[in-house]
Amino acid sequence: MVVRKLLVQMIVLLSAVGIIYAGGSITGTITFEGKAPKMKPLKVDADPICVANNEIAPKKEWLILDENKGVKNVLVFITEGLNIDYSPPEEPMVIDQKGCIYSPHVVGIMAGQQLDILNNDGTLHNIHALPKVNKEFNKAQPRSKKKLSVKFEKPEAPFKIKCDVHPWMGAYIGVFDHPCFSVSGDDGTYIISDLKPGEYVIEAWHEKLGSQTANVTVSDSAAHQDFTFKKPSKKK
Ligand SMILES: [Cu+2]
Repeated sequence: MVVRKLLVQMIVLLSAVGIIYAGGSITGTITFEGKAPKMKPLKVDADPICVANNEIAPKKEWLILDENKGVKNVLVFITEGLNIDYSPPEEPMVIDQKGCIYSPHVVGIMAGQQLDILNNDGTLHNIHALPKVNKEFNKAQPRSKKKLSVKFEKPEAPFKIKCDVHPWMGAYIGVFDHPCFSVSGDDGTYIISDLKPGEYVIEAWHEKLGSQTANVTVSDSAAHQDFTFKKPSKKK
């Protein structure tokens, strides 16, 4: 009888673990409030290859909204509540340079994870990363070098990378010691999955509209947390 009781307890425990790892999630939409500023064209004509590699004339990228004012490229991540040690994934994160634009424009990556920066432009790029905690680097990527691989070893709040050849090029990278982050898509939605039930603090970061935090309780179903951003009062 004791053995049977133990078995039942084990099954209960295992199913509890199953629920835990089936994973709760946090989803939501980032919305812009107010009159959206118009994005001016990017002046890419300093390099004719950059012009030729863009089918549509590119615009400034700091605010990309869909028809419902969903904000693209907001990095949403957990800042408190995770009590698990994560290892970086084997799979590299990839940033492409196409038409002398970084794609994606905002990236989350784990500390120690490989970042592959691709050059499909057939022109010289120069990747200049401006972290404060990690090591700054400045690497030329001639057109013959299709892939340049780097790693950031320490977690760090989003910082800029730029190109010293094409001054309009810019992207942002946030480095985390966990994989619980998400960048909002074209419609402004994000999802952070595989979360244990618990209390979390999450942050939504936008390159010009600032940061917001929220307390979110995750159970075994999807928790919901939206964010609304307004235009900054002073020009940046
Ligand atoms: Cu460049």
